[in-house]
This record gives sequence, structure tokens and C-alpha cells, in this order.
Amino acid sequence: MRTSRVAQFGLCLAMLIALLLVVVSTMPVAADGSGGGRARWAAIGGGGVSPNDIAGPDDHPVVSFRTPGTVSPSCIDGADIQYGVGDALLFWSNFNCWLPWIDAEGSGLPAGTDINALHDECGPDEPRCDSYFVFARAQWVPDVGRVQPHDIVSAQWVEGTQDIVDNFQLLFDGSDVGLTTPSERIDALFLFDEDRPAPYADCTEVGLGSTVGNYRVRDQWGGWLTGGGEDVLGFCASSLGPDTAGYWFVYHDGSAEGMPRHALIGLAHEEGNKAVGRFNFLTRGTFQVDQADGGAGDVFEFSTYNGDIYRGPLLRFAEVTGATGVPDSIHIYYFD
Ligand SMILES: [Ca+2]
Ligand SMILES: [Ca+2]
Ligand SMILES: [Ca+2]
Repeated sequence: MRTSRVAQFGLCLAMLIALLLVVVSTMPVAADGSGGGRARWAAIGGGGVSPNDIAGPDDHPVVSFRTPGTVSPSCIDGADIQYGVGDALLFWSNFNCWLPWIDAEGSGLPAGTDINALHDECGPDEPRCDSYFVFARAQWVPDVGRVQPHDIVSAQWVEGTQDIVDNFQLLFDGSDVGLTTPSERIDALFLFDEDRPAPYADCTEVGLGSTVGNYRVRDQWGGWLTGGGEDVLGFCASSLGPDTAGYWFVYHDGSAEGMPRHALIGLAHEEGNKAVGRFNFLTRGTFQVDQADGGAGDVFEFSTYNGDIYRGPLLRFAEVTGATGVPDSIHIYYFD
């Protein structure tokens, strides 16, 4: 399905220009929507995704928040956007405004839905435009049924809408691969696209995640891997969906690097081979390790090429976006 939200971006851009020029006229008809995510993101401008980017104020984070609230202004009409904990929003840094990105209830998810981890592929290289969620609690999902907070659900953006998704599917059944306890709920997520760490090139899919608390899962040889919610686990999938199979590996041993127990609660990662070995993350609260000194909502980095250190905040979320809420889930579109 080659869809994109380019129509909405085109409309937004046209509206912003109209506002800037103080032109009051009939709104333009939406663009034809062809060209997939790349065309859609071309509307935003910038140099496109670069694997050498690091997170910063010029990037476009997609977030879900811990508590309901309001962000402003909307890129569409300049108004406030009220959101719930199951919604996601994109901060459009070029214009310092917000776009509704996922409307949970509008997409048929039940009241009380809370996104706790998300990965978004509605970006410049992703014509299919899929989004992926982990929910904070067990709940019902349209087309799927009951899912657990250690499962990953995919959905597809509905062309012609701003923030509606449908075609929900169970991507990853956590209990098939050892995630069963409350502490083994997933609170951070990233899914590799084409470029993935070399040792895992032959996996059907490779994903990264973090658990809420202590975990115990099987490695490639059937041995146990144990750790806590400060780690980033990798999963090499041989099959996905209702019959999920594969093995786990430790992508980042947070406790070995000095991260407080269970501190990592959100994950973002650049695309591209050069990005392997570094990632961005959110913490539950105050985080002061290595060259990092910040708190909840701030975006930090860990990089191996920099001597295995934490740095940040690279994005002071509240300061840059004006949001008063604290994100519990993040995906970043990296731009120069
Ligand atoms: Ca949330
Ligand atoms: Ca989270
Ligand atoms: Ca965690």
C-alpha cells in the first residue's frame, strides 16, 4: 500500500504559508498523495535522513505522553491539541508546531488505551507507512483481540486522514518468546529496517526493546539472559505474528554502563549502518551518568564510538517543544 500523509503536510504547509502571508483564501485541495513517505517528508524540507545525525532540536520526535494534556500550536490551525495517553503527536521542528499523529479512540482503540512504546515508519523511506505500538496494559485491539503489554501491534495509516490507523495486526507475541511477567512488559521499542547490526543480517526481522523491570529470556544457544529494565534487548526473529519465534541478545547492558535500575523507558535509533552502536533514549527520572545530566522527557544518547558513554540531553524536550507533558514513548525522525 503506497500511501502517505503528504496530502496533510501539503495542506499544512500551504496553511502556514497562507498564515504567514496573511492571505485569507480558499484552502487548497489536498495533493494527490502519491509518492509514499519520501514525497510526504520532502514537504518538510531539510536534507533527509542521515546516519550521521545525532538527536537535536532540528529533529522530529513522535511521542506519546504519560498523562493526558495539551500541546500547542497545531501546525494545521494554530489551535491547542488535546491528547490522551493512547495518542501520539509529531513535533514539526521546522515550524515549532505539532501534528496529530495517532488518534487512539478515533482509530477504534478502547478508552484507556495507553501507548507505552512506539515505532513509526511513516517516514521518508517508508512508503507502506506502518506504525507499531506496545500498550501499557492488557487490552482489546480491533481485528486482533486481546493483547498483552509485552506484545507488539502494527497498524497502517489511513490515507486521507491525519491521524487514523487501521488494519491492526499482532506483530510480536511476547509470551511465545519468554516475556510473561509484569516486569517483562515492554516499555521501549525500535525496529530495524534494511540496515541492521551485521551479526543479525540473516534474521527475518531485528528489533530492540527494553522491559519495565527484570527479565529472563533465551539466547541463541538456549541459555538464559537476565537483566533489568535499564538494558536494551535485541530480538532476532525467525517468525513473527501469533507464532513468534527467535532468540534474544543483549544490545546494551545498561547496568554495566552505570544506568540506574530500570531507568530506560523509551528508545530511538537512527537508520543506517553508521548508526549501529549508538541510540537515543528516555529515562524514567533524573539521569546523571557520564556526560549526561537531565531528567524525564530529555533525550539522551549512548554511543560506542564515543568511548561507551552517555551524553545529553541532546534534545531538551520541554524547552524545545514547549510541551508540559512528559513523553513515555518516542520515535525520532532524524534530520540535519
Ligand atoms: Ca503514553
Ligand atoms: Ca515507554
Ligand atoms: Ca525499560
